[in-house]
Amino acid sequence: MFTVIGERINTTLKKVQAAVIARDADYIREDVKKQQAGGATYIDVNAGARIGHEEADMKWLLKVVQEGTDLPLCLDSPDPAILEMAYSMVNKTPMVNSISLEKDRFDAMMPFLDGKECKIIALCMDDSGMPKSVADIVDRATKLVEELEKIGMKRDDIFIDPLIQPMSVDSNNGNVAMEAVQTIMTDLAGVHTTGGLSNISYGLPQRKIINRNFLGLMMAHGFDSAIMDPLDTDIMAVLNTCEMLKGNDSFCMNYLKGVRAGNIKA
Ligand code: THG
Repeated sequence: MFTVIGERINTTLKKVQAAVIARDADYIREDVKKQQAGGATYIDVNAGARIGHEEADMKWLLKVVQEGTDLPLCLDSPDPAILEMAYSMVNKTPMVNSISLEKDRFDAMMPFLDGKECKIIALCMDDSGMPKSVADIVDRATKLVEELEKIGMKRDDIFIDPLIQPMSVDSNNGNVAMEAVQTIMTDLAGVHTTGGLSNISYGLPQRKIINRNFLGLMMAHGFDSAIMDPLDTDIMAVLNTCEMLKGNDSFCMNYLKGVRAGNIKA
């Protein structure tokens, strides 16, 4: 099954940041209810935008988000100390977002993950920066899986993020992401792939059109999770239709359900 990580609880979003500053719990609870109804399987929680407030904002958000939904959370921070605090507050087995091969982050995250029950997003990032080729991405993914398996993590709990980069920066970035996903899903069979889908359209107009079409292409290459907006019914229609076309929807039941609900229509 495709894993939809709902991206909307993120303090880089103006309305969310205003709600966090005002400690408007109703706004946050309503938003996560809508994400769940839209088809989210995890709710991403990112409180990183207000410098100096991440710990307090994250604590408040985790409490309020879990009042609005029984979905598991995707704990989104580059700071291992924040992730440890967040892990201690969740009611359900979470996804931890993220570990990478950057030395400081890797060295702090490995002992934290050792023996913990969780899903993990592993970024194909190291101290030399963003990956520059498909081989770069696949090498980093392979190292991350090797290391995570050494501490007993199962491939089914590992979500590799190839780091999707904008088309506006390099017109090969879409091909790089697609090829990397295909290679990872083949050579590291059993892991999942995920990533911030909307990174692809950064700097271009009509971003939703780009994101939607890119999701279909990525799914054709084995992409089986995305950090995305489950309130965008058009992108969710692409997702459910592609799942059906890939044979992941027996008797097209879920597709037909989407049509009957009015969420899939021409
Ligand atoms: N990989 C991993 N985690 C991630 C990302 C990733 N977490 C953060 C981010 N990238 C994914 N989350 C979001 C959340 C919201 C939006 C995009 C990505 C979003 N952006 C709109 C935009 O960019 O135009 C609106 C911005 C606004 O309203 O200000 O909605 O890649 N592992």
